[in-house]
Amino acid sequence: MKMNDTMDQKTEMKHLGDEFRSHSSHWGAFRARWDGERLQVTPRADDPDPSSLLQNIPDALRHKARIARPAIRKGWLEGKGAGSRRSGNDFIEMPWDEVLDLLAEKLRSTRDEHGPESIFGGSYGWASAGRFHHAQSQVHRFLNTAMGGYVRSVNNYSAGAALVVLPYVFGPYADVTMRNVTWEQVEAHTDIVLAFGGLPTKNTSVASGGISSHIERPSMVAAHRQGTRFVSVSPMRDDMIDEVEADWFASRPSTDVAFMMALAHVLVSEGLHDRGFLDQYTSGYDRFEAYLMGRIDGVAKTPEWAAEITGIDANRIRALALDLPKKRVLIVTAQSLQRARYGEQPIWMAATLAAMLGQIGLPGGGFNYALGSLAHYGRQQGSATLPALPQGQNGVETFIPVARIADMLLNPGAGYDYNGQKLTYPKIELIYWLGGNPFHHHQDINRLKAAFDQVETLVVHESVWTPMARYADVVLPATITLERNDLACGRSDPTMIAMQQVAPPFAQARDDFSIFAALSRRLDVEQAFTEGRSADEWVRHFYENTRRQLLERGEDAPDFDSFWSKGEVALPQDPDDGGILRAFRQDPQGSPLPTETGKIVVFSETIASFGYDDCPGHPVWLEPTEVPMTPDMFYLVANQPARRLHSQLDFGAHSVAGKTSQRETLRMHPEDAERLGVGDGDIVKISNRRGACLAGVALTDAILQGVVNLPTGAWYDPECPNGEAPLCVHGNPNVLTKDIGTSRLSQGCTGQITFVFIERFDGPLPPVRAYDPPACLAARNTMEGQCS
Ligand code: PGD
Repeated sequence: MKMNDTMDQKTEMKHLGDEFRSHSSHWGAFRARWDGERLQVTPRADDPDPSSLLQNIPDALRHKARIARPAIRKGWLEGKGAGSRRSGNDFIEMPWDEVLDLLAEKLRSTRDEHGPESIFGGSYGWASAGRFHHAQSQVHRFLNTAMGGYVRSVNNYSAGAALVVLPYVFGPYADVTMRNVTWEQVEAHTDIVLAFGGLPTKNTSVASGGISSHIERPSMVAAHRQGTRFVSVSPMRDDMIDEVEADWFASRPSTDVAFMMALAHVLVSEGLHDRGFLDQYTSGYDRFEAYLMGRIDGVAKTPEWAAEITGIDANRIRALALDLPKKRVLIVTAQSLQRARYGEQPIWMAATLAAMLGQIGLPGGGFNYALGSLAHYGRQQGSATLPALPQGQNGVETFIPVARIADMLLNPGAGYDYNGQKLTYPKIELIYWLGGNPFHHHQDINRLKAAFDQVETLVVHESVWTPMARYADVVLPATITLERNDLACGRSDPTMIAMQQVAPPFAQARDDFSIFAALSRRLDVEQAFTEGRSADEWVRHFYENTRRQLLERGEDAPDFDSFWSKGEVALPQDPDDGGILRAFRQDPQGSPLPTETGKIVVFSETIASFGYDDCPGHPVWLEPTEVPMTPDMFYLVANQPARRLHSQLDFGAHSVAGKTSQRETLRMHPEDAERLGVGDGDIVKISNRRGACLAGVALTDAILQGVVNLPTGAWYDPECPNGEAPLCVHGNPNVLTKDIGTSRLSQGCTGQITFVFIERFDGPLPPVRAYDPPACLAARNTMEGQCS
């Protein structure tokens, strides 16, 4: 298929359906064909282990959850402001022009009366693959161009603590996570992979921006066949694939630091730590060792000490420690470990343990943060600069660490700590959100609702009626990627994929760029926003920039039309050279690390100078602040789901097939279930002082007793939306999690672990309405979905 810049969409639609088209998603490249009724999806032929998440796509195009037309909350239209969000989902659909006029006027008056510092455009979320129609890039460019800027957010929900602490220890996050140990190195060199949090392939099937080939499972299996030993420390056995026959240490959640310290203690006690490496390549180790051995606080961090905390037998910990020296050991920590209170500590301690083993910088050895957490880690990096939408200049300096949004909205003017700085929360009048679902990603949803209620105007572009769209005042229907042209390529992917339009837009949906172009026109900045290009012209422009780069380097680069008809083009990659850690090991003076001492930092004078008791100057074991109120409370692990990406396409066939009586499935050990009088398939109520939800039970011995697992992503579905802390009948664990930062250093999200009560739910089952459009619009949307 050839893409024509000036092509009239309707003309082109006549031809859609003839053929399979190339496309991509965060969970893999694929080909798709829409015949007007049915969407067929088939994985990219060269992908050795395609993701099962592709099975969610066929339902996406014309699902009843799609947003058909622009809608405005009645209360907002009547000028009742924020309070009206609590009084129901009374939306009024309006023609595009009227809504855009109203919104442009609101944007103008907010900017003029309160300044751009009153607008929150931090708008976090994974959105969807595609370099041009990247939702956050679009909203940031628009707010910079039309409003003079916005309050932004820094860091992310995935790696909030790691993004801040790793630069102190090693240097830039990207260098130690993405350009470090590759799967090829693991296959060729690694004797032991010691994985805290395992290497769950449900997570490695996903890469931000898309992935053309899933290599993780085949690499792990090949390494295992060649003798690599896999060790998994996690409350859940299936955080590691069965094929690698891993040794499972079923530790209690959030106790990894104690486990690592016990390993370190054995190394020192037995004189097995690599003193030469520590002296040459690290700084501040002796202060940490004094703490480790109990010379500072009187507590030696022995295997017996750790056994009490982790629940793992001391002899097993000792035996593991004695196995590590003199072997090529790779230590990895899953992202989930640091998505918890004091999340910096497991990262810093794992780095310290790896330094004590002296393997950092060797092929297949040392420490690689989050290898096994995402598909774009553990690969060679691309050497081409990838196309990205220019953002313009943000005239506002104020920012928040991304997970502090509710704190900001509830406490304008209040001061707080972040990474050595004293910051102040701004007063926000208007929030502009696209490409994310805070009712999925943020902790303590009831608190989040109270926070959103402080804001005058909440604008959302969405393709589906997510809980965030339902809570907005102005809802603008967005296309999904299958309804527009784009390009997909990730930093570590050797292939750029043409994302070809497969189907016409649903009902009145428009792409985010067109919406912003129309608003820009009303705000007299259209030329500055569009630079005179249509969306398809931007896609071509993006490709041409990459092509020029490739040609200048003497690489093969077909013209746009050839690329488009083939559906993909190869991108060059950097050599697998181990990045800054290998260079540092080979030449510590010539290639020092960009840290405070030029070495691996075990004690940081800088962090110590901040005086944070929740993140002192070296790795420490900090007693948890949230503890079970009674012994019959459970640890709840609220991790990434296996059947969808976050909350995306929660209504897809693969996601829905994993539910129990339409609710999210809670995994529980059979002995815990017996104690509670609960059986497989029963519905339970999960609660704590923050909220409550329902879930269906699945029994498994793959989980430690006393721990239950309710993945994230079920769309929030309150039984009585206007109540104070309504029951979520669908099973969203973020009604239970705590909204507190990892520490004053990084202020990351702590959604991974919380404590809950569980009881069997014997009452009449409330219906799940999560995917129904707001009642006032439901009937019309279904009709429109059928006829478009
Ligand atoms: P998604 O479900 O991916 O979740 O949180 P995030 O908000 O990223 O939301 C993306 C939304 O963007 C979807 O609703 C989708 O429809 C919309 N979208 C996609 N494409 C477009 C587009 O082109 N235009 C527009 N306008 N919209 C679009 C994820 C976050 O959750 C992350 S990354 C992590 S790691 C965290 N993990 C946890 C956790 O482990 N435990 C808990 N308890 N909580 C977490 N929250 C975090």
